Amino acid sequence: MTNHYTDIGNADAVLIIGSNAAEHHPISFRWVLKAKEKGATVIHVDPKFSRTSARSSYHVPLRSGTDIAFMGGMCKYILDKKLYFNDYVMNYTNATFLVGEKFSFKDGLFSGFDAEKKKYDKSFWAFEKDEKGMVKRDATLANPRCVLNVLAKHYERYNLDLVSQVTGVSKENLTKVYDAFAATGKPDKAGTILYALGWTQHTVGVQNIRLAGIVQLLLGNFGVAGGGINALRGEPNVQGSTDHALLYGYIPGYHNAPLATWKTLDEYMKANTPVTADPKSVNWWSNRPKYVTSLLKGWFGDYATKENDFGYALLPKLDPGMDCSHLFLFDRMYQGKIKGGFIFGHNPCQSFVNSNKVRQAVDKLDWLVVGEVFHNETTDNWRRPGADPKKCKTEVFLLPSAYRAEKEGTISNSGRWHMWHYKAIEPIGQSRAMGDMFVQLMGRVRKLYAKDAKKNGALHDQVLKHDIPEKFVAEEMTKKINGFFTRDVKIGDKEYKKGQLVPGFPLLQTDGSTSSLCWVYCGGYTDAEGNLAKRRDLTQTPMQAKISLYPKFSWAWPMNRRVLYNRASVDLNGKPYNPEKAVIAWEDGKWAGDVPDGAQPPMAMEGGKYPFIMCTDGHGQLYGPGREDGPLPEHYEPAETPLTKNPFSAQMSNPCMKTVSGSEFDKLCANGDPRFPIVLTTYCLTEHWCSGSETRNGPALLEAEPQQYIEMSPQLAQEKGIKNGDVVIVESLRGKVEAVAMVTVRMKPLQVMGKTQHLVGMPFCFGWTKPKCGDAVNRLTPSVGDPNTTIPEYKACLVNLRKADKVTEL
Ligand SMILES: Nc1nc2c(c(=O)[nH]1)N[C@H]1C(S)=C(S)[C@@H](COP(=O)(O)OP(=O)(O)OC[C@H]3O[C@@H](n4cnc5c(=O)[nH]c(N)nc54)[C@H](O)[C@@H]3O)O[C@H]1N2
Ligand SMILES: Nc1nc2c(c(=O)[nH]1)N[C@H]1C(S)=C(S)[C@@H](COP(=O)(O)OP(=O)(O)OC[C@H]3O[C@@H](n4cnc5c(=O)[nH]c(N)nc54)[C@H](O)[C@@H]3O)O[C@H]1N2
Ligand SMILES: [Mo]
Repeated sequence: MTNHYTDIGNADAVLIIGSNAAEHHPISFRWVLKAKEKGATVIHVDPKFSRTSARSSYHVPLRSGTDIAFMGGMCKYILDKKLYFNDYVMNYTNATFLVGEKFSFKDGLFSGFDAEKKKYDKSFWAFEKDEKGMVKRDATLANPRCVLNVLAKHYERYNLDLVSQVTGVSKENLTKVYDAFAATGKPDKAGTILYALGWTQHTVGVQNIRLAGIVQLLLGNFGVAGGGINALRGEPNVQGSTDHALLYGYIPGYHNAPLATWKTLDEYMKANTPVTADPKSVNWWSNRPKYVTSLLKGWFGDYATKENDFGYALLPKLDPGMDCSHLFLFDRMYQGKIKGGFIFGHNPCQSFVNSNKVRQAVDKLDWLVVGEVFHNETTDNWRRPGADPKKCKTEVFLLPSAYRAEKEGTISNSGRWHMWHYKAIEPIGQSRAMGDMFVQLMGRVRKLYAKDAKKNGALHDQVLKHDIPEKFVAEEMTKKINGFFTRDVKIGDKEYKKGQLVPGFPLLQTDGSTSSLCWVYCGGYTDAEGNLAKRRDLTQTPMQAKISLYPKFSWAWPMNRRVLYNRASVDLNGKPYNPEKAVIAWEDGKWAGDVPDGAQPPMAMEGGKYPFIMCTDGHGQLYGPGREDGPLPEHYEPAETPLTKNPFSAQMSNPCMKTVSGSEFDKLCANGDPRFPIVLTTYCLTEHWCSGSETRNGPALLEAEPQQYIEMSPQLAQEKGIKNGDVVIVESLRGKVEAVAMVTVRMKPLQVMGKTQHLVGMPFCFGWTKPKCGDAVNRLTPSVGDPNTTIPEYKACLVNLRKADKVTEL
């Protein structure tokens, strides 16, 4: 989240799109309701009516996978009617920047596309620069290559008629939403966008969010109270795990994972440290070398020296272009290329797309270690329905794991608040906390490796040089994450002693004098105040109280800043655009309120800086040339679509989407395949948790939601001769699932390109290990992913359904 939960209460309009916040993020929704009580319009755009829709001002159903058309239409509406916040757009975004002459867009494709590799050469999208390396600008906007003009031209096609035809949203509903949300383009109004999986789980997932960024920049909604883009996150600590590089392409703190082509630390830094010629740009990522060096120092301790590149050579390296995401990992496993591995706290045989394929992929392993609390579809894969345990070669080791209440440590919520989680009881039986297991496991592996350096080859140092404690102690780990001074140093006129905690990441160094296992958390544990994640202090200044900032409750990264980009909430002289809900203000030569995004004076003053400090050029990116699939979001149909033609262009689906093709399960429907005319979307339930392996073991929860079902409209049910409660067979090109029909007005047929389009929805929590529950909906979903993240398209694929002649599984 750019903002945080309590801040949602400050919004004048709340657009919930691709999220069922009331059911899956009830704490965030508490603040949505507070905003509504104060008069905010709450809009829910979602294929299905849910408890979120019920509590919103109105619900707008749309066809799954058409959000770019929907938001592109909003973008055009704002530009055509000049509803944008002019000063903000002109001063704080890249609206006036000139796009280079190599950029073009024709019939669904941007310039620089290599059709064979399905990849763009992004250099085609660069800005035009002068001889000093400064981006050229035209504040008069006369040049057609100004970003604002390029943007307007791109979304010219997104008129109400076409958007309505594609999304299935009526024109009345479109204008109702556009008017309500665009009304926040005034300086003293704020609108927030809350999204979650309805946006990310698509082959255009990242561009969905990019477009929200564009709309929020046009309306001047970043940095302000009640604004921003707010990703409501998933698993309890998914924010923390992402910060610590749960994704294969990163190392902790959002630095790219090293590639084999970056042979030295210097090469790594050069490739990953942005430079700008503009002195008014803070360009915060120019500090990356400090964070990466401190990370290496944290990993390798005394071994890491300047002479040995701080141990950089010991890091595993990816081949350029190598995709190690789940999609490709399970594909490699399916091909027999992976021998064994560890699965901890995850049930991929149930929760990952194309689970028929995943289950067979796991069969190919020689050995598998699962860290679990419960038996589930992954631990017990070898005895699943239809499989012969005698033929399964996989040796499975089940490590009983401690449960939530049995361990302590930090957890970061969606709003980046870092909070201590206390242990209630010691782990029971033989179960252990994961940190404990891994430290001991690695300790034993290291003992084995220490015996024979010759046999180990290159792995010897990789395994043995890490600075690993003998015992896992969460409190000590939190300190290591914050980081220490590794020797006595003097910075400015201040002296720091070896072993002292680093007070904040601005003090991290490139010379090895500091360590930190994740720079964004540096500052969260101090010598003076201790572990700030444990703070529960509700005091605040009157200014902070007006926007419920609570800066002393826990600690938020970065540097306890609660609202990111808050420098954009004030005008060029530091005066809040909305004095009633000021986030920061320049008073008596310094900033008051939240921790400002950069301590320098306001932009128009001497030494003033641009507000978007994480962007190389300091401006919010209406035009953003960094993504794999284009500098501007464009509507493409999902990988499987009921349409035979994309009405926006000749390019049917995302030209860069990730696909795999090795097996019979990797098939995708042809566009408009008459055998599978219905759009399926999938989701979580209030009563269950994710893959359901925990909650299916809770009798009360199972009683509340006992078995696999499919939500369908009365119209579809009638067409198919299905009654509420009938068992139906749902089929895709990849598999078959049985489910009980729930015939409900919560699902509506939509008018798409002049035809009636049916949508159905199914939860993904029911699996075979709990008898009479049914089995995974993911046996239907396809192996396709977003080109930037490879997140699979769980939210839109094609199916058909019929009444079951005979009930076999349920
Ligand atoms: N009780 C409970 N809470 C949970 C979870 C749980 O399982 N149970 N899971 C947690 C996890 S890991 C996560 S990631 C989050 C998930 O939180 P959410 O993202 O809220 O969950 P979903 O139900 O997957 O999807 C949200 C909504 O997206 C809609 N949707 C589907 N396709 C589209 C589309 O193309 N466009 C739009 N605009 N909307 C679409 C669905 O109808 C659904 O209402 O919740 C977390 N919280
Ligand atoms: N069709 C469809 N599929 C989806 C989604 C969707 O919307 N639609 N959503 C996707 C999303 S957002 C997510 S996050 C994934 C979730 O998918 P999974 O990661 O598979 O989800 P969980 O059910 O949370 O699985 C976690 C496992 O961890 C175990 N566990 C719980 N606590 C602990 C612990 O402290 N230690 C250990 N070792 N184990 C523990 C639980 O018993 C459970 O088996 O599913 C994805 N799959
Ligand atoms: Mo999730």
